[in-house]
Amino acid sequence: TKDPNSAPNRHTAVHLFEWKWTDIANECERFLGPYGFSGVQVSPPNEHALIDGRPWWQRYQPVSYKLQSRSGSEAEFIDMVNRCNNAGVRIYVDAVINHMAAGGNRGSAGTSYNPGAKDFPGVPFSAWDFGDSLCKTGSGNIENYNDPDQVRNCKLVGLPDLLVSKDFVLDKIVEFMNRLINIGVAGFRIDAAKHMWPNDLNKLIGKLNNLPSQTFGNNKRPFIYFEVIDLGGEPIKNTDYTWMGRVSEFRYGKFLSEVVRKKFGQKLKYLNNFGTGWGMIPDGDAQIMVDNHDNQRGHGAGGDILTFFDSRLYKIATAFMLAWPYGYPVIMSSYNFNRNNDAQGPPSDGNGNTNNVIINADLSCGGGWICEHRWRQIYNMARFRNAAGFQPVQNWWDNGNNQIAFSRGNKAFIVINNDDHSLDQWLQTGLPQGQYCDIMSGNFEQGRCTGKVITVEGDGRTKVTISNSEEDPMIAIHVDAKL
Ligand code: AAO
Repeated sequence: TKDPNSAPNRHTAVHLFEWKWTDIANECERFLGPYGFSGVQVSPPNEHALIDGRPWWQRYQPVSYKLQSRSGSEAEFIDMVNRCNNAGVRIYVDAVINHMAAGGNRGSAGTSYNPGAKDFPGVPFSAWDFGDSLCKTGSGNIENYNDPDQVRNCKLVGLPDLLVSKDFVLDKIVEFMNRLINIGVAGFRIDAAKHMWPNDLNKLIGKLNNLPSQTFGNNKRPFIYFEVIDLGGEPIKNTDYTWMGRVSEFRYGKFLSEVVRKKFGQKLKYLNNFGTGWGMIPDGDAQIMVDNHDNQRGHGAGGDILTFFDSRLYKIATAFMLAWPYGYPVIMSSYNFNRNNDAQGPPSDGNGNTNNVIINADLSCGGGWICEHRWRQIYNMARFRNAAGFQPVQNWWDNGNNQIAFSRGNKAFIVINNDDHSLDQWLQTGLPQGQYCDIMSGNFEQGRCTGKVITVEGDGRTKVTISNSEEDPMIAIHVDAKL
């Protein structure tokens, strides 16, 4: 389904990239649940290759479907899913089902395998389960993205390509995914979906179980979002997949980053029809993000993507994303890395054992964990999105350049100043008269505001002043943070 299966009134998920299951379970209870987040995309939970240096991408090289990975054991995974569901937070699994490992010989669950001979006894898959004979390129790899047959039948960067059209292979994948569903997982990111035939995926989805009714209600289907990088210019389109689930709309983060960076003559004022107006897929078909684990380090399709390295602009882009009613947002939650090393794994003890996430008194993270989702300006905007609900955009205002404002019905209102001069303006907020807490500059806690207080007059207007030199050149108010 395209429905994220969220608990009521929750609209923003987080990708806790490379976090351990024990940490995610704690995070659901102590932070994500209370702060209104809807779900967590977790790193691939199944057995993966162990590659020298322990790069993050070893987890995209499956060895078997045993639930023992760098993030933890099967027991820890089950505990996490239960505790997160109890906290009202859904778990979405990154499902790597297009291929098996190309490197290594012993997996994270201790299984021996031989990638050269395509022997993966932990499933078991053997040479017969891979599609080499279907691939017509000299190297056996995808050489040309303009040829859909190659993209589906040849190896992605040398990774042995599973024959998903074969019943035995499909059934093993279905068995794996159904086990996760029975544990209580609410949905899947389908990794490398571009490299699988839509009809095979449709067959696979049709064989998935309903979600457990005691947690989700009757007849609920798993949420599906496909990783299909479509920036235009290739024959394979997002829309080849949107009939079966949502697709990660990669144009969203690319375009939004370009606008906030003011590249190619872009301006914030052009965002007034962001979404289908910009050639993107329909709202309900899109899963969106500013950046993801690939393009924040130059993998996949990148360019001018904003990341935590450009924190001020990143907060502006994320604030717009969460204020604007389009798509299902997943916030990237990163660990710090050396930008000259695109393989660097998560903070660890040097033997490949991932460190615990450190939580500081001010809610931020330490120990190399960035935790964008714990930045005040970001978690408060997740709550803004919940307050805005399904209200439409109203009261759009712009200065013809990079100063914009809009409301979400009569529930929430945001102003962004990305010009290099200050904003000084009476604006219509659409909100009821009263005093509101600006959730960019502070928090609304126990009825009090630690940031700026914004007064909305009886006619719904307010006087807004935002200097271009402020740490966060934005103001955001909503009815759940009214004094
Ligand atoms: C590792 C090593 C490789 C080695 C391999 C096997 O790095 O050197 O050959 O092991 O030993 C991740 C890493 C890989 C890693 C892999 C396995 O990123 O580096 O390989 O784990 O450990 C394509 C796919 C897309 C994929 C993306 C990375 O379509 O599905 O490449 N993303 C997912 C995951 C990712 C993971 C895998 C898949 C594999 O999110 O983390 O890989 O499970 C074009 C195409 C895109 C294509 C890109 C990159 O993009 O359109 O579909 O993505 O090329 O090949 C402009 C264009 C844009 C174009 C882009 C780049 O922006 O507009 O369309 O340029 O050319």
